Amino acid sequence: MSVIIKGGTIVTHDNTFRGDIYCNQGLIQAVGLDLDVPAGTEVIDAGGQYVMPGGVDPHTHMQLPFMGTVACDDFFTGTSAGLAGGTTSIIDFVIPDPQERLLDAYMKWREWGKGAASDYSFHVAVTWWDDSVFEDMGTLVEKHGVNSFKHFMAYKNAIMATDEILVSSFARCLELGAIPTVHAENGELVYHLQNEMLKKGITGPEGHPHSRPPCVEGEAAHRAIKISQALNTPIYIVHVSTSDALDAISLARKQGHRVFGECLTGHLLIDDSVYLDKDWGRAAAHVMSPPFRPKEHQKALWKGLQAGNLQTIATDHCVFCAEQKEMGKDDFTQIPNGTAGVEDRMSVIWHEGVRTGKLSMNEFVAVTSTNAAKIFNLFPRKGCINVGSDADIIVWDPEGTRTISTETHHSNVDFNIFEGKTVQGIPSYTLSQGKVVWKDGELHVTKGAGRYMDRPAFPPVYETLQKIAAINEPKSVER
Ligand code: URQ
Ligand code: ZN
Ligand code: ZN
Repeated sequence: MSVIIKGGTIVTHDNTFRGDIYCNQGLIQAVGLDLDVPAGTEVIDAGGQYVMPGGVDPHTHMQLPFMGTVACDDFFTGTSAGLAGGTTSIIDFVIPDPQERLLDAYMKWREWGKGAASDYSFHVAVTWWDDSVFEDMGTLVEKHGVNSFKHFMAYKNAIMATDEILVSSFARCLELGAIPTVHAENGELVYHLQNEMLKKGITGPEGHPHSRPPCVEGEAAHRAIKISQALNTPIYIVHVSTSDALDAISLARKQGHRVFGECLTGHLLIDDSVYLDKDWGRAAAHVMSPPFRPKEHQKALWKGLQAGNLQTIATDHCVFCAEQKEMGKDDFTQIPNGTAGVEDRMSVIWHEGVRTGKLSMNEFVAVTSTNAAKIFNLFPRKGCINVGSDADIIVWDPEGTRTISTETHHSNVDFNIFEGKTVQGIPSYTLSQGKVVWKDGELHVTKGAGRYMDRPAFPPVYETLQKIAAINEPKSVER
């Protein structure tokens, strides 16, 4: 089907201009004024509105088996919620159990992903190490379009990556032209501090932030960055929540190291007072890792975005209903970690970022779409308005408002960390592969319409680095 979006102002990560966009066969076919389009082309009137690349959320966990249960949004409901909010692609995570072949886990997640309503891809987590992991990483890069491998430095006795695993896997990433990413919390410290809390009889959600103070994230971020510097790999730090980690990133970037930082919509707005809620359910609903932080960290994260030391805003959408959260009723360490956000991210960041002047419209596009597409090698297929790019486009009504609520959101979860928040700036249309999937407040999605996105490896830096290493090789001294 062919569509023309007329009369809008196109906003990309680096430009703002008046133009129309003609889409056909799932792609952007023409951008400009007075476009000549075939009879019967559907016309979308974007007058007085902005037209932007669809959001790319580089951090979600649909139907994740975790902490003895399964996240309650599957790939269809989760991506549908994303489309309702203007996010048209997600990068989710394959998380193998320790000793589970990475390829087996990948095939399992590929089956789950087939229900998606929008395009999706997978980071693959390295949760253990042996020769088969080394081998499977190669197969995943060379045959399955995986170019990013995740490492959880937290979650001891579960999926935690030790330094030995980090070093082996980062080195492998370099050989393959893949980027290592990390959940940066010192899992040993978390484990120790959790037990300290429990020993003191603190079993409620109020204990959660005390078991993961900012220094626990700062140490892990610093350590992961140093390992990447020693091995000459780039590194992407997910859900940066503290000034401690941000400082480590900023310093490394100042040193010219390829460090990328991601923050979450929730961590930009919500502080740790939520854990003091007298209602156990509401406090538990906010249990995620890293936890929500004291207010000064929110300010630091916004400054990190403005300074260009944080590149992306994601959601870490990983949702568990009240009944699931109650698994930790007597022990906060058993509360499944995770909160929602995939539907609300774009409007919340427009409302809190663009409308307040913290971010320009172009920066908004960069941090919600383009930068993630570039870092994970989906650009220019995604994250821009170019001829030949996928027709994943949002028509954005800057005057439109929405009050966020579980009553109206499209996620399966029965809690929303932004409950009751009225945001200004909402998508009036979302197009996915050139098809209108959201208009007039209604979803028009199809289960399984989403496609798995191959993400090619990065140019072979390895040879270059080998040459550099050879030059720098300590020379034996002729005596
Ligand atoms: O740690 C993560 O990113 C996953 C397990 C989601 N849960 C969370 O609390 N962030
Ligand atoms: Zn994480
Ligand atoms: Zn996550």
